[in-house]
Amino acid sequence: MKNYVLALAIAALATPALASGNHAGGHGEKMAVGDPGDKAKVTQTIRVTMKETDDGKMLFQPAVFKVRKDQTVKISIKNAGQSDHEFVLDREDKIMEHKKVMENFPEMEHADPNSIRLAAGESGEIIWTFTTDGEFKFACLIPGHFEAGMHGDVTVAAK
Ligand SMILES: [Cu+2]
Repeated sequence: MKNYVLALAIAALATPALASGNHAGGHGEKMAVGDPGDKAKVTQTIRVTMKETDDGKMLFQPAVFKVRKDQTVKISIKNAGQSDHEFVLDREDKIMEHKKVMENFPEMEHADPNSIRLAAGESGEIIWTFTTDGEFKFACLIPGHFEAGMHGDVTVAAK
């Protein structure tokens, strides 16, 4: 009986967030990289293409961009490749944490405003307000894609 109760307690504690397909820790928490932006405040559009290359790499073009603190940007993303790709914007440590979760749950759906997953040929956008200056990252966290080259850098310059 004692063991049975203990097993139930462990089951109750075991990662309900992961089991339901959500990301550990990301929800409701204010993100260092900024906030979903207001379309009316967009001052710049950044076009990013995701694709594979003939020599087996996967990449973002451009893989580097620069914005200013408090700027609202439209990131217009096109998947010009042959497979699904995603664009996840975050602080580097959050990207790496999220990458690990994706390795365990590769089909996990994203409902986060800082990310978008696109099938081959699809386009989408993220409207984002960068509230903190510093260095941030974007990446595709589908297993193997980061290693194939799908990551980039965003510099948010202080005003
Ligand atoms: Cu990808």
